[in-house]
Amino acid sequence: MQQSAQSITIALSKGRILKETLPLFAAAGIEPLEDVYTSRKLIFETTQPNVHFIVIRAVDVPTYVEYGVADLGVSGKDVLMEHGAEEMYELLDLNIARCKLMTAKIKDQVLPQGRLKVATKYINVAKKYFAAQGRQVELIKLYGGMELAPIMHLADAIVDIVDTGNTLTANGLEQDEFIADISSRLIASRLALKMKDEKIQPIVEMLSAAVEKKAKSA
Ligand code: PRT
Ligand code: MG
Repeated sequence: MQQSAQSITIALSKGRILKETLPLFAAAGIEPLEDVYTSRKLIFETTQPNVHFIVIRAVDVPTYVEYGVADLGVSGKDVLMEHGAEEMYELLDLNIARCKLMTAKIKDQVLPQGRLKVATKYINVAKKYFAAQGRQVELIKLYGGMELAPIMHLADAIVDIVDTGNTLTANGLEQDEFIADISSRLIASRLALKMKDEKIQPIVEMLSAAVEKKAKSA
């Protein structure tokens, strides 16, 4: 697909964020012409001829936006914090896929003094969090199933997403320290804001109205 000054490409995170993203865009008058859940495509035309969706893994969204290949993106704040937000701007809190970034540990366990072992997929976030507290940690990178790490004695604690807390409880863990409130954000590349602002602003306004309307009806 050729990027053009005429068109807007929006990178959407697959998975749980997508389910809440599509209704917001629909309320803003932008709907994919095909079913994104069943199609094998990665690029989708929408009801607005000059607006395209690309549907990709959540962790890849900031990369497409930062390089200006996608003009806009929808990304979890956790993903943005971990990626670092150079060359892009957060335009809107979409108030979807809300959860918390927390530390967690085995229930009722007292953490060892000294250097903690922490398993997480959020290495950069964890590094920053513990450094700010002057705590020595050894960080262990995992790609999923973080809850298993303390149980198997791979780590003393984890940094992970918590929503209801059911996953922690089911694995004999408990939340410990709060790191950040998370929700999904509309992001824009610096380039797009410079070159396509008059195309982007109406989309931001419509999405913003959709977010507000949803908050009122909740
Ligand atoms: O699956 P894949 O590796 O391709 O991508 P992904 O895991 O990044 O995508 P996906 O679809 O799981 O979406 C993740 C994004 O959704 C996160 O980056 C957050 O911004 C947001 N989000 C919101 C959540 C949750 N809520 C959530 N509960 N992401 C993950 N969880 C998981 C959490 O990791 C834990 O295993 O759900 C479990 C905890 O839920 P509770 O309710 O038991 O506490
Ligand atoms: Mg997942």
